[in-house]
This record gives sequence, C-alpha cells and structure tokens, in this order.
Amino acid sequence: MDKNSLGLSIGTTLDRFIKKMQDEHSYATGELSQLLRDIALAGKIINREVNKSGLLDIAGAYGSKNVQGEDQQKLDVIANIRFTRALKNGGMTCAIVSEEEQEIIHLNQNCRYVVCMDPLDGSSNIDVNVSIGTIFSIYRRISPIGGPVQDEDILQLGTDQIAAGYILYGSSTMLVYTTGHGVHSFTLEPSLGEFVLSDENLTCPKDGKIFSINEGYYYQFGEQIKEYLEECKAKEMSARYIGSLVADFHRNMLKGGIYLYPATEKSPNGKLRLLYECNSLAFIAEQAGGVATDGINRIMEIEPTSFHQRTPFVIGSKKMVDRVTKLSTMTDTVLG
Ligand code: AHM
Ligand code: MG
Repeated sequence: MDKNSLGLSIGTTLDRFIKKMQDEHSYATGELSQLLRDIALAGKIINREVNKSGLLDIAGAYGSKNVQGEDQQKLDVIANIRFTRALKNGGMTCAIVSEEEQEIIHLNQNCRYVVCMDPLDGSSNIDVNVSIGTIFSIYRRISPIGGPVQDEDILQLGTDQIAAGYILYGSSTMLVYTTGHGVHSFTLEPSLGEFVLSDENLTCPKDGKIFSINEGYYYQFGEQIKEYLEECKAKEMSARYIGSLVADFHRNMLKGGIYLYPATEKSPNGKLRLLYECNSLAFIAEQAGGVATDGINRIMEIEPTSFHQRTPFVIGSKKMVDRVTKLSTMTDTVLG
C-alpha cells in the first residue's frame, strides 16, 4: 500500500491525518484541527443535500437575491445555513463572511478564527447535475479574543491565510486543503461517511494544455486576453469550461492548465470574489506550485477593502499564468 511522507497510507481518514499533522507541529493547540473537522462535517451535510436535490423540492431558485444581486438557489441558502450552523456548533469560529450574507456573521467572540466562505459555488449548475463546490479560507483574528470581531479581522491579505480549501461535489466528493504545508486531497467514502486520503502533496504541472474561460464574453475582453486565447488556439490546446470554478480549477491543477475570469466591459473588476473564492484557491495553487494573479498582480497580495470585493482572476500552471502576465505587462493593462 502507498505510504506518504507522514507514514500514512492512502485511505487514512481525514481525522487521523489532521491529528498527525497537528502532532508534527508542537505549537499547535488543536483548535485549527477542530475547525477543519467542523468544515469537513459541514461538507458532508451539504453533500447529502446536494445528492438528494433531485428527490426533494430543493433545486431551483429561492426567489431572492444575494448581496451581489444574484439570484439565490435554494441550495445556496441551505448550504449557507448548514455551514454556519456547523461552524457555530463546532465552537472554534468567531466570525464568518459568506457570499450569501452582506455583513459579518458573528459567532463565539472567545474564538480566534475567522472563516470566509462561499458555501456553494457554481450553483447555477445545481439543476443540471453538474459539479459544484464549497470554498473556504481561515484567518487568525487580529483584534483581541473576547471582544467583538472587527472589519480588520476579515480584511486581511491572502498571504495571512492559515488554511484554505474546497469541497468538490463531483462524480465523487473531495475535500482538498492546505495549511501551508502542501496540498492534500480526501475523497468521501459514502458508505463510511468519512473523507479518506487520496493524495498528499498534490502538485500542479508547470505547463499544461487546457484553457478555461467563458469565451462568450470574448468581445468584452482586453487585448492581452484575446491575444492569449489566440495563442492557446494556435497551439491546439483544449478548451474546457464547466462554469463551476472549483471543478475547473481542480481539473487544471491535476492535469495542467489555466483558468481565467478576466475583466469584461460589463464587469471591469471581473466576477469572482477576492476573499472567499480567489484567495482560497490562490493559496492552494501556490502550495501546489501554481500561480494566481489578477492578470499582473499576485492575488494573495491584493489589499482587500470590502468583504465582497471582486477581482479579475487568472490561476493555474505557472508557465501559462506567467505568459498572461507578460502579455498584460506588454500592453500595460492590469485589469483589461
Ligand atoms: P457564483 O458564486 O454565483 O456561483 O459564481 C461563480 C461562478 C464560478 O463558479 C464560475 O467559474 C463562474 O461563476 C461562471 O460564470 P459565467 O457564467 O459568467 O462564466
Ligand atoms: Mg461563488
């Protein structure tokens, strides 16, 4: 049986893996480990809801809009409630910022961790049984424990993340996370109800043959993006776009590729949110040897000024993302 560098076999449960990682770091208090377990539990609950969405009346639109003015799906709302409840009951989180809520969700003031999350990303794919995902970032609060959580606790740089990850509800359900010591993936074993280790220290190929972008917006893209797409086509690369960020990113990380959601004329700051979509995946990508930028600047060094701030997003294999940066620098257009 395969053994990884921690001496754990493929198939080791997430709980055991987290405990082993905790034991490797003498300063660890166990609180982050518990929080990761809380997130895994929430993921299992959402997985259950997603799996039965075709059987119950929980697919489709909820009839309301979220803070970005986008239509909420019923499962968006359910996932937000389930996640919030799991983190509240877990008792390790002082505050959450969620794609589905305008303001900070205040939990236990005596805790040190802040979670930024998109409880269910790609939710327009729910009704058609296509992969969707949960994305999360964990930060240590800056303000003193015991007092109310402040905006500064949330508006931290991506480089301040202490953990990040995603859960992909795909042909199987996977949890992928990093605490800054490599990227590890776990597959949900449905009959056991446990996430078990699939891969330790995942790496993203330095170059790839897949490009993922919504080309329907081609005429709204800046010149450097158009030029990059022409280069991809000239090289006969494969176009793959699910329209579910987690699934597109996961595939590209494993196989080598690039995902782009650049600025468009209609959305000059792009569509994706810095705090709970871009930073989280940027941390994973960098830990796997990949790169994430807004076209020029490193995503994890962008100063956040608001909870739901958007940014253009280019992420994936180093050589491919670097090429976009080079073209952007040449045309001197950061966000175009
Ligand atoms: P959401 O957070 O409202 O689900 O939007 C994010 C999703 C991403 O998963 C996906 O990559 C992108 O939006 C697709 O957008 P578009 O339909 O404009 O290509
Ligand atoms: Mg989203």
